[in-house]
Amino acid sequence: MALQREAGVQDFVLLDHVSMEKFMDNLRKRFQVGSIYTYIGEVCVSMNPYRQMNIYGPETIRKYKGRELFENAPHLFAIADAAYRVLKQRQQDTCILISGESGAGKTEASKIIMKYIAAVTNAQGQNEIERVKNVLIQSNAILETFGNAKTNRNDNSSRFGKYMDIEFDYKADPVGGIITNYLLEKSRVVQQQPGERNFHSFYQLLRGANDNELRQYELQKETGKYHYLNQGSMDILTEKSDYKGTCNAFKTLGFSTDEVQTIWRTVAAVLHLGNVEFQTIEDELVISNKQHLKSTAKLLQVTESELSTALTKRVIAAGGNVMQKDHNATQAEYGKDALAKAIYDRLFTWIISRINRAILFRGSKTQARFNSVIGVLDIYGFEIFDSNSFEQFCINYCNEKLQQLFIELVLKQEQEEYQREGIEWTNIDYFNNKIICDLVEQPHKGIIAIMDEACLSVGKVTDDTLLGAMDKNLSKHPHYTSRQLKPTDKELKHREDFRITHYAGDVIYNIKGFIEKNKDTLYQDFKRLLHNSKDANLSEMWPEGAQDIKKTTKRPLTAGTLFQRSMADLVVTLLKKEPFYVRCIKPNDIKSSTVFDEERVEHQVRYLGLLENLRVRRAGFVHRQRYDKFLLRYKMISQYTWPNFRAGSDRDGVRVLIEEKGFAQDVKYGHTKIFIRSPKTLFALEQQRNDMIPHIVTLLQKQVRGWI
Ligand code: AD9
Ligand code: MG
Repeated sequence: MALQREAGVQDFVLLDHVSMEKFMDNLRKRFQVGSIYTYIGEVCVSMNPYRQMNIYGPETIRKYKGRELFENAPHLFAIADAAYRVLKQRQQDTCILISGESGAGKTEASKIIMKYIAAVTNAQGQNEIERVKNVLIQSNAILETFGNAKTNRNDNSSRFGKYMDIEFDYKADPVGGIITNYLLEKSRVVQQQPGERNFHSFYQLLRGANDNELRQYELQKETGKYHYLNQGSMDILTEKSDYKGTCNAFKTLGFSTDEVQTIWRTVAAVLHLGNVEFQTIEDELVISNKQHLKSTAKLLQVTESELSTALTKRVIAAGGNVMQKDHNATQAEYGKDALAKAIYDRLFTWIISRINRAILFRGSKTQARFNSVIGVLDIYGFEIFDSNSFEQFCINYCNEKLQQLFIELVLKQEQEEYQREGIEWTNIDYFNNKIICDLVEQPHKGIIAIMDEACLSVGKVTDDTLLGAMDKNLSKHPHYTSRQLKPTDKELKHREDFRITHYAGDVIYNIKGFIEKNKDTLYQDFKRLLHNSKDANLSEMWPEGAQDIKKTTKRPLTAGTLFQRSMADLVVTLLKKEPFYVRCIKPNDIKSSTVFDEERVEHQVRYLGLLENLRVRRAGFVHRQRYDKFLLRYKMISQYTWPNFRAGSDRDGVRVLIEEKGFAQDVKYGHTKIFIRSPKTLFALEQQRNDMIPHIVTLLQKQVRGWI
């Protein structure tokens, strides 16, 4: 029995022919009746319902446990179960890659998958495993508090990338895990676009903490009082309960009171820091808003005078001498914002390291050798805003990389399977986005390399000169253009605009700020200041502050290069695992549970390459099944195989059944599996099976009652 009223086909391969129209018809029909999941073979297409669905309870979990994909209505649980079964039966690492644009439902999907895995494991109810599961689930609450924010696309948008490995022991119970985070969009700490908010943590603290706590942090309840909050939207989401939730999650994860104090104190310090103002009086730079300076220093546990000096002056070492140089107001403002961003960024990474400590596998090394993992990747989705900067550039590049992986693996997997099974195969045409990945990451020629060259060259390099260098090197690239190269292009409104034609659409970036964001420098004075904090946790976040000032240090890698490397590492990690895919789609841009915006959905279907995916799946074979399993499912439809086939191997049994039913032209026999080409055959087999079930049930009942 289906879970809900099903409409259309559950697997796109069952469409009578492949066209955008048919594909959209099916998606629409299913969305309208609340069937939000549909397969393309083993890929799960997930449509954001924008309403609570009653399909994730324990009853449903039981239904999917240990079942094949086709045995139930499409569901994320089925994908999670498939990944889990591969791990359990073959001790093979697997991963679930969730993609789709901002707001399409990736983070929700990742939580649903984790919930399922937690629910189906630990039959013996062992304490340590329960603890690990709890920590895994609760860690989401903390990550979202500190790493998510309201954007114009999504009220709970992930502003960092997250890859979580869940580690299982030889009994396939979760015994640990590790989270890797990718580039937090820290610029949000100091500035937000109209209608957007800062990270949830700030509002949670102000609106959720009690008066006593607020007094301790020297904060006032009103968000409007803080410069880092009052530029954007001050919408109230669900802060009050979330603050409690976050505090409880800290407890579950075993954070000490001391650590939790450091965290909230640091968040408060950032708010105060944002209100510190500079004034130039008679050529001297002074801090005008002393109260906030005082609070910041107190909360960071540094002295007020040291903080004041670090904000207004710079210590430089020249020829073995150490000197102080005054900042001008612009430099001081820049330094202050850079400090706020860095403090928050370090705090976020530190929190994740603490979570990792709580979920790290605690068994012995020898045991660990037998452990396997399921990786769950939930990364910020492709995004286009009115104004796009370095952050969107990184986020969209990350999505290009994942799309590239999808293209390579989905095709590679198919081809490999056909080869392994000795089946012939001809390639299908598809758009390969490698050309766009190259545009960004190619050594010496790509945008990241050009940016690095600009950032590392001596002398004054501006964003303008960077754009000039990009234009010079990339003018012939089909996926790149700029205002300078194409002055008549009306979409490129500003002198600083350039456009990348991404696989998911055109994005116009503004080069302003790219150099600074890529360099990502923080004055050494700040690092020293925070390293010397009396708060041991905070000091631990700033190890390099211990460095001797006179020592010349190597230039740190740029943000672009670091991000590129982390993406390359991620790809290596994912390639070692058997992948499962969830492709998320949003039905509209207005968060409505009823509107199916044809244009927006079609656009996503197109760029996610779902039609190509379907074509590949169908041009090959829509269905493949191991001989033993196939026989078990369909043996009741043939007199030669029911109740059992005894005249040879399972493969012989399948052949006899297929020939009797007249499907011989439509199948191929691999070494271990049967391959069925057309959906019609699969459909007919399923139909005949369904027709037989009532007879079989009656037969079995009679047997039980001893009539036969
Ligand atoms: V982003 O790239 O982090 O900006 P996501 O992660 O793709 O984005 P998210 O999972 O946060 O999107 O989903 C956005 C909102 O859609 C959620 O806050 C829910 O309100 C809504 N949503 C998504 N999936 C479901 C679901 N399965 N059931 C109910 C859902 N609501
Ligand atoms: Mg998300």
